[in-house]
Amino acid sequence: MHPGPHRRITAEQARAYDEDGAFILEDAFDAETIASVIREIDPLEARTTEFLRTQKDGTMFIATADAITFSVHLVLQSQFLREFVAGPVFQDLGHDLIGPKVRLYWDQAVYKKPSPDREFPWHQDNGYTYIEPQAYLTCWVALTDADESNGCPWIVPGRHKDGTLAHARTDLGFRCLEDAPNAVPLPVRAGSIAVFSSLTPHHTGPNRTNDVRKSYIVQFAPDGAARIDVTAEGSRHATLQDAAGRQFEI
Ligand SMILES: O=C(O)CCC(=O)C(=O)O
Repeated sequence: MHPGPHRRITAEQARAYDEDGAFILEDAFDAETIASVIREIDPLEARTTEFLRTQKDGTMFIATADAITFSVHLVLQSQFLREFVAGPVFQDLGHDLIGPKVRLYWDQAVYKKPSPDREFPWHQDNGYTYIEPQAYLTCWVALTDADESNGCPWIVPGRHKDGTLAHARTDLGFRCLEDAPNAVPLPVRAGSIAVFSSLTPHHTGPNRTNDVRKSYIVQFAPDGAARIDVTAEGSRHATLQDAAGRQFEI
């Protein structure tokens, strides 16, 4: 529960986070800031796309050059993005939803290109890499307007309360739900953030427009969070998430 006092979110947003697993922080960034973020990310994403084109069918696991790209750990390559993710908006969200000592856990740009048949499967972020504590914070920053026509996020309200679900590997990504009758879309305007828990099942639909849908996903975890691996013999191994240069305190 996140009873406050809060620095950035309203009591209703705290309730939505706790009960539904998500809310939208509207207009968190102005157009000029978002234009600068895009200017910074576009050339890095172009390199990701170029690399994918060297792979068979332009594809590496969940990424395909002409459909969806994931450009990870951009803070290692950009001072501007390092400052962006450590700025007041995320400091406040970290304070309100995680606690006093917060680290960047992960950052990646996801560019969804025109691809009318390709969805990104239902998953929890903690279903990709298992972290403890299981509930950390995902901030899906819209760099372009995202709605049902171009692949905005959808969530299943309330399912974050069930912990980390089993995920099956598919060609498009890990999947924890086949379908979700109670799902709701989260349209996000450029500059706004879909804020959700790492335990909130979410997916994004196809991009049926002619333009690239751009997002920058930044995730925050409490200091001390660790990746848990279990060996074939069943022993648990914890790796602290404090990688030099990218998992810094904000
Ligand atoms: O932005 C997208 O289209 C899907 C990305 C996503 O859900 C994720 O990286 O967890």
